[in-house]
Amino acid sequence: MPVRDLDRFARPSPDAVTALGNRGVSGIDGITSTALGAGSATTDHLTLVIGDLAYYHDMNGLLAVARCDVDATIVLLNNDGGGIFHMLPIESFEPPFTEQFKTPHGIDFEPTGELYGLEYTRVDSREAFVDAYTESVTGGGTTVVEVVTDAADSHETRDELRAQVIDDLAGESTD
Ligand SMILES: Cc1ncc(C[n+]2csc(CCOP(=O)(O)OP(=O)(O)O)c2C)c(N)n1
Repeated sequence: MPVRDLDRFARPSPDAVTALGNRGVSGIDGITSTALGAGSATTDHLTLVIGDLAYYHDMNGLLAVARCDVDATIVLLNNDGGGIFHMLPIESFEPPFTEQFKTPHGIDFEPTGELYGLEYTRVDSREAFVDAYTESVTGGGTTVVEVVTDAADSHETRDELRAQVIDDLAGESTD
């Protein structure tokens, strides 16, 4: 969902930001490797925003942090599984939704910091995120900023925002 959320909710900005999306052979494969490769080709700071299953799928790609000599901030949105599947009607059918679609794994990703020589920090509020993100971007090296979220809640919030926009537009058209 991160790239979909960027498309849907990011505000226009006068800042010169290059935003890249990646689709692997099957979809979520190779996102970390692609980001680190792209980041190594520029002196701009690299921010990789990635879901937990995608992070898990390409964990070996983290070796490129050292090999490609790239500084990055990796924002790991951990909702313990594939939040995207809440968009499908199968969401209402239990089983098989959780075990076969969402596939929660309960993995603690913190040891990937030690494994690949990265700073690792977990945040649980917007303020803590802004602080950790700012520190990572302004300092050197690579930091993983893990943000723990709830997939069902996020899905509900997206629906509420959509409904609100539809209401607002309907209001405008009758004004
Ligand atoms: C290699 C590969 N395996 C499986 C899939 C099917 N798939 C599409 S999205 C997704 C879940 C992604 O989960 P996550 O990265 O945690 O992001 P979220 O949906 O929570 O935002 C999966 C497994 C795929 N696209 N590519």
